[in-house]
Amino acid sequence: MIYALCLAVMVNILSLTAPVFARQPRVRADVKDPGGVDIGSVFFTQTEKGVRLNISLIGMPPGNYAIHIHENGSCIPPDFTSAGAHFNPSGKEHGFMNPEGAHAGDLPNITVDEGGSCTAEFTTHLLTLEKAKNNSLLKEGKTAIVIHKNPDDYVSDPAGSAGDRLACGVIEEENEPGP
Ligand SMILES: [Cu+2]
Ligand SMILES: [Zn+2]
Repeated sequence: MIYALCLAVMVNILSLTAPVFARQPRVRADVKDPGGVDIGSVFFTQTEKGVRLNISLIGMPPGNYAIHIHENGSCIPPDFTSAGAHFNPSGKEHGFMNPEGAHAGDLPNITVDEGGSCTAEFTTHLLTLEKAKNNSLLKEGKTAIVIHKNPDDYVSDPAGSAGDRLACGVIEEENEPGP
C-alpha cells in the first residue's frame, strides 16, 4: 500500500512538472567577468508568460546592477562592447518607465548581497526562445546577457545610464541533451 501510494504521488509530480512546450531547448549563459573568471550562470526557460530567467551569481561586489539582453552573441573582454546595444527587435526606446519604451532586452535590476551572491528570477513576455520569432534569444548570431557597473534608471535612452559592462555571457543552447 505504501509503495502504491508513493508511486501515485510520483506520477502526480511528474505530470505537474511536465514541460508546457514539448522539446524545448535547454538554454543558458555562463557569465564571465573582464578577467575571464566564471561568476555564475543564467538559465532561460520558455513559459506561457514568456521567457523565465533564473540568475545565480557569486563573487560580485554588493550592490544593485543593471542587467540586459544585448543584440550580439559575443562577449570579448575586457569591455564587452562586442555584445552591441540592447536587444531591440521592435525599434523601441530604452526603459520600462519611458513612454516610448521598452527594449525587448530590458530587465529589472539585480541585487548582490553582502556575501557577493545574487539569486533572481524574472519572467518577461518581451522575449521568446522560439527561433522563428524576431524577438528570439536564439536568433542568428545569438544574443548575450550583460551586467553593468550601475543600476538601470529605467528611462534614459539608450541604455539606462548603466555605465560600463562588468560581466557578459553568450546565450546559447546546451550542446548535450537534457536529462
Ligand atoms: Cu546592458
Ligand atoms: Zn534597453
